Amino acid sequence: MLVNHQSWALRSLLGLALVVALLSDAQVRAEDGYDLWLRHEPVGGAAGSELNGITVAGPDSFADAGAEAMVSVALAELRSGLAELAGGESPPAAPLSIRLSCTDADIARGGAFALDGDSTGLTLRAGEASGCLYGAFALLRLLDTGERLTKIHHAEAPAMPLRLLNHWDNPDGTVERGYAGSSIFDWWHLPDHLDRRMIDYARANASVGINGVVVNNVNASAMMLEPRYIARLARLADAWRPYGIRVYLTARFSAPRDIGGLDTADPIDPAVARWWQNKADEIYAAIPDFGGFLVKANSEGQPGPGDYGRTHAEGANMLASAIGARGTVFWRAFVYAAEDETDRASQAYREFAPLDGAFADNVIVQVKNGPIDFQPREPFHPLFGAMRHTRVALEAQITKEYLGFATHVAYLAPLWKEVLDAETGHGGTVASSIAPAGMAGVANIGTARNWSGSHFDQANWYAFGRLAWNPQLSSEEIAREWLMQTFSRDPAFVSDVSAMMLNSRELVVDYMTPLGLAHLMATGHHYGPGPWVCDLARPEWNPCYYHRADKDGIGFDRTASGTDALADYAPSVAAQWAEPETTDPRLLLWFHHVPWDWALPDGKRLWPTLVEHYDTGVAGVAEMQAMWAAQAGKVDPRRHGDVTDFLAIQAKEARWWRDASIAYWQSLNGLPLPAGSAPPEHDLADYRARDFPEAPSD
Ligand code: GCV
Repeated sequence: MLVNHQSWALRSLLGLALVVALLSDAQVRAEDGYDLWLRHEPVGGAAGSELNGITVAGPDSFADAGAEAMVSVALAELRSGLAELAGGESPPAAPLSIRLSCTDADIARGGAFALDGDSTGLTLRAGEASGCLYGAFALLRLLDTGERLTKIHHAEAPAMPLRLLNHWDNPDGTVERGYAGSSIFDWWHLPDHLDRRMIDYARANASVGINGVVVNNVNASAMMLEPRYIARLARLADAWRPYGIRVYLTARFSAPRDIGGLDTADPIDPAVARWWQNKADEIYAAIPDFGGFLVKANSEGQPGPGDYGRTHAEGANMLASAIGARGTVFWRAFVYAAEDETDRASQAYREFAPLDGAFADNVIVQVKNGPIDFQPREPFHPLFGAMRHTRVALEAQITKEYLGFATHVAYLAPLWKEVLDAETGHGGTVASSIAPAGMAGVANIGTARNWSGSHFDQANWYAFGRLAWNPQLSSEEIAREWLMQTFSRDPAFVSDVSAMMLNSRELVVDYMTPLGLAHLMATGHHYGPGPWVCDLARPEWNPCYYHRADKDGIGFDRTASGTDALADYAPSVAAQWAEPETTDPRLLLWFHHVPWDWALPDGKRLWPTLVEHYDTGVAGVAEMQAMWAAQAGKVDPRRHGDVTDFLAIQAKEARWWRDASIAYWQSLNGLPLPAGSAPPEHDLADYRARDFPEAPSD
């Protein structure tokens, strides 16, 4: 019996061990992406041991309650993050300490910080509370990515003051161009109930330095300016203030008419100006640090000053005066009009460049990265650097309207870097031209459990914040640190998967719009190829407007013999793209119309090269699938499986893009495929007949 008792005890023990193992296994495996890059996996070994029992001490006094709340967040993040990183290692004999000093006169204000480790621990110094907040997150990031606390010597300062997310969220919970579920903003229950997600969202933003959020769509409803929404917004502002985030609203320009009872929204009408002044005062009474307004005016049917014969500057300045020194008006330069014969790529430049110097000091002109619309590849927008007397911000699209929605892996840092690093020809890069203003990113965030609709799209949210903080960072650095925090520190994993990420956007270009082609997506939802669409009412909504292909050639002549949009660039830049022979082939068909047998600099002809790009794109996705399959076991099964499924969809859709595009070009040029290149799986009629009324976010 004794033996039996012993074996029972042993079995129970083994059973318990199994349960514990299963439980901890379940914990490890319970990853669903919600924790983003803020997971803080134990670092193990001596590095983990020195974090154990560490004390974190904040300052004794604060400039004000706001600073105290912000430093409390920094301390709480450090304490919980360090405990997670320490894991179960035994503490050192003499525990280390972290000391925060958040009013150090030697450190600039505005978020800068310095971290200095020594044998007793580390000192975090900042010029003000926000620097302690950003320094705390940076310290956790450094530890997460393998630095030893006592060896850290690191200082940072943000490169630009305003780093905003723009949500295209509607008050009814839908999200324009959103692929991650519904809006995270629960206006229905606000202000009485604040969802926990609002705090987790603020943490994520603060961790990458995002310091402002426009909560509503640029295709705006004036309702968002009504008192009941201001009360709701105030609750969000209160919740986000300790995370350094200011709230902004998109202002519908016709609001004085829509909800104000006036019969005009003419910006020079004193009653209109008074209405906005009162509205701004009402908002600031509820939200003293309200960031300001974002405006989409006279574009795609939105109202604006042009409705009354006034300029964008007149409209923007009227709002700027209502806000005064309290905040900023972001005025979008994404304007084009159907009735304007000018090349769409030129319309914003021609409308805004002459207004340089006419905008009030607290107006920022917000310019999309390229002159058309967030395509897989565009040259940088010619307004960057050209408006020397106006603050200009860069607008990037984090949500992937034109790059495979949330399904395709397309890491966007290389796309943004291409623009940020571009020399404008006006003395400096795009990054330096926007440094006095900032960057706005159209959010890819929704109610999806993993926030972004796919695990890899979290990297784009992360990369946007990191680049707005420091555009000098390389795409690779950002990918590596994101992977280490989000998935695994395994060096082979980080090296393989970062290589995949770095190549991923170029593959999308290859299978969708190679060699400078653009805007060939299907109508409305932009899901899948539609290069054959030529008959929509507005010329610039047709893919045919952009590719201009016929039996003889393809491409958009934007040189002096065409629309001359090239002249919008500084002469040194325009010179690079003036001749098709010397234009970077990646932008060839953006600037030039050439025959199908055009010889590229490497001597190859255009048509086989185009096909080769499509094939490269499709083959590259297959390689991504194989590479990811080989990571099984290094990543928790759930997230591994999610990515595997999405890569399979991407492979299917890449093939669809390639086949449909080739079938269409062949219907025009009648050329055979190069040897070894597979014919399209279906005929053109099949691709043309495909219809996707259920595609998300039209
Ligand atoms: C919010 C493109 C998109 C629209 C978007 C617009 C803009 O046209 O398709 O959904 O509208 O850009 O940036 O204003």
